[in-house]
Amino acid sequence: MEYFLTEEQLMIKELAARIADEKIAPVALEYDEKGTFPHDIVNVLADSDLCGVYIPEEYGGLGGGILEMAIVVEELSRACGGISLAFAATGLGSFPILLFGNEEQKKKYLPDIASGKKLAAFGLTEANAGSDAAGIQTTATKDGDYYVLNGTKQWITNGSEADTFTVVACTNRSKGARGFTAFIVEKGTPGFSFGKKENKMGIRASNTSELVFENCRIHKDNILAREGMGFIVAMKTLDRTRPGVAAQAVGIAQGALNYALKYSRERVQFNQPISSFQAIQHMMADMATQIEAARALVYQTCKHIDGGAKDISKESAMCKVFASDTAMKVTIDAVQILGGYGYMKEYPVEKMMRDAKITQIYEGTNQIQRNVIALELIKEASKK
Ligand code: COS
Repeated sequence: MEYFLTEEQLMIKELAARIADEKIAPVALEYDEKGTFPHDIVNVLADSDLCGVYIPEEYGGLGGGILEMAIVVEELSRACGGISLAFAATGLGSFPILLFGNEEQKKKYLPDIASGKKLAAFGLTEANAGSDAAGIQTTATKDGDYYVLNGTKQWITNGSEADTFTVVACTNRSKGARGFTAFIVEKGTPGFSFGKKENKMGIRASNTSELVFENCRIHKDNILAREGMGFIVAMKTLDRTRPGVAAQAVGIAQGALNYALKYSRERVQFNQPISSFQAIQHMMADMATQIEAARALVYQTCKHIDGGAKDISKESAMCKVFASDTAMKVTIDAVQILGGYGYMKEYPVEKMMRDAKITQIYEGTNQIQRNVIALELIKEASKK
């Protein structure tokens, strides 16, 4: 399908695709098995200048937007939905700075992220604050020019591999959603350490860790926006990064279809390739149609956001829901097409199925996304 990408966007897509095919695909199963972090691939991404595709040129990036970020995530995820997260989760950690950072903060933190020298992470989730993001227990208590952070963030992607963190903490419980504040926290700050590293079902090459704050003093200059804006910082960030999860889902699904198609042309049963059976053909036709529909929604949503649209929560949630549900269905069907082989770890589709599952869960479960979509629909209807 022709998506009328610019020449630069096509170049970015081709470069990311080449890295996916030549560097990531050959090592994806090994990283999955060992559950180790892909430092070598991060170095390749840094050398290729892809790390800053969504960061403005004045801070060392290529000056693109959400669409460029999604294109890279999609292509890398085609080869490995876990390895691609080193890049994608850095986007999630960087967007609060891009959206709400002042000039000094942007100059200080974005160039190293754009060059790939540093990775970023986003610290919102806690043991008792998942879907209910306002349930955060981590506190930030004002003490002169500093805020003292105490608490634990859970399931943080890039957790113990990142250098730059955006962390949301409660500064005034009585103010409800206006009682949270977002801080930039640097690795190595006294009182900030890493806790448990998770052992996950999928995206195993991605690092998921706890962030532990014990009387960690953060200067007020590291507040994003201003005190009390933390919940809004988080929500507006997620509105812009959920299309990235959707792009990850599209990439995983495309990788699964590609493999199932190749396999179906090689696998002979009843004296013919299984691709000649209509039952298999119809499955693959549905997989391809759903993937293309998901990609169209993701790209269009990204263009909508990059074009400066203000109310984007509904569209962002829609593409996350649709693409991640598609990825789950497509990867399950890919395993089915490979039959017994699909269930074996020697073949990549079972890993793709495990990787796809998280896209329905993180950056807001698909149930929360449907709540967001429905509330926006009702809000729009009530304005008419
Ligand atoms: N953009 C801007 N402001 C937003 C917003 C958005 N997308 N969503 C909510 N807000 C504002 C609301 O307008 C409200 O502001 P006021 O206090 O001025 O009225 C405030 O934030 C509180 O909103 P709301 O009452 O809707 O908050 P809830 O506690 O009900 O939670 C959901 C809303 C469920 C949408 C939120 O908790 C959520 O997104 N949860 C999922 C979290 C998530 O994605 N976690 C994954 C972490 S990253 S892997």
